[in-house]
Amino acid sequence: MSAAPEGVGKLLQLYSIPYSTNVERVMLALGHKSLEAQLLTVDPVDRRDVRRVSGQPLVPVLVDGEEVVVDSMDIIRHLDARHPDPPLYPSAPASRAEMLIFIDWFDRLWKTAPNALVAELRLMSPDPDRVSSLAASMRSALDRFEALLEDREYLFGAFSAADCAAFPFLRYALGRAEDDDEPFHRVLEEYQRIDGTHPRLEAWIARVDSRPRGSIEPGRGTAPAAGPVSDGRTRA
Ligand SMILES: N[C@@H](CCC(=O)N[C@@H](CS)C(=O)NCC(=O)O)C(=O)O
Repeated sequence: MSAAPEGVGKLLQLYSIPYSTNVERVMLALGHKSLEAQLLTVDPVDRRDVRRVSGQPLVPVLVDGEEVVVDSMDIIRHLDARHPDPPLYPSAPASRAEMLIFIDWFDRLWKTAPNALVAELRLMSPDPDRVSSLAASMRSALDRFEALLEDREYLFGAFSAADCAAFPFLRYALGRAEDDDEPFHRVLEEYQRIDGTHPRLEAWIARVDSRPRGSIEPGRGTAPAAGPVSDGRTRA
């Protein structure tokens, strides 16, 4: 029997803020791999603990033994390398590259429209043409997701890192929690309403939502584990 990689077996710690989309990416990955982590939920306006541990303010941050990993998709790649079974990325190089390109598109391009909408709508007089062009960009992306899901249960066939990457943002197409007041999430809800227009996407949201998020044991954070976020900053 081969020895476990260094650090494997120690309790993972995941720094979070309430309703964080990027943290939910990691929680889906943990659930897929039946991994347990301690969730450390911090106050969104007090990032001291996160900075102390990782040297930067954003969540998620994963502490895995001696290793501290930042950025949701880097964390998922780290988990996949440490705990390869069941996988989250294809092993064939071409399929893996396709998935990495999709995730890169999602993070670098898809995310720009909702973030730009939040910024525009915060202005005293938002430019209606800019708002409608950003809204159109979000709507056409919904059509792409609908097409990707033809004859597939998940975005790339089997459940994968691509579903972890997209789901926490696309789920808002079916609404948001009442106390989730984050402006970015309001935009995701408002500009992605599907109301029966994208049945495969709707079914996929329900399918991914029913997946495990891992056995997450709440840890000591500096804030309550849930509640509205109201510091007005953009989270994406
Ligand atoms: N690229 C990073 C983005 C992390 C990020 O933007 N996290 C949000 C929470 S979802 C955050 O901490 N935002 C800081 C803030 O709003 O001040 C990732 O994928 O983890």
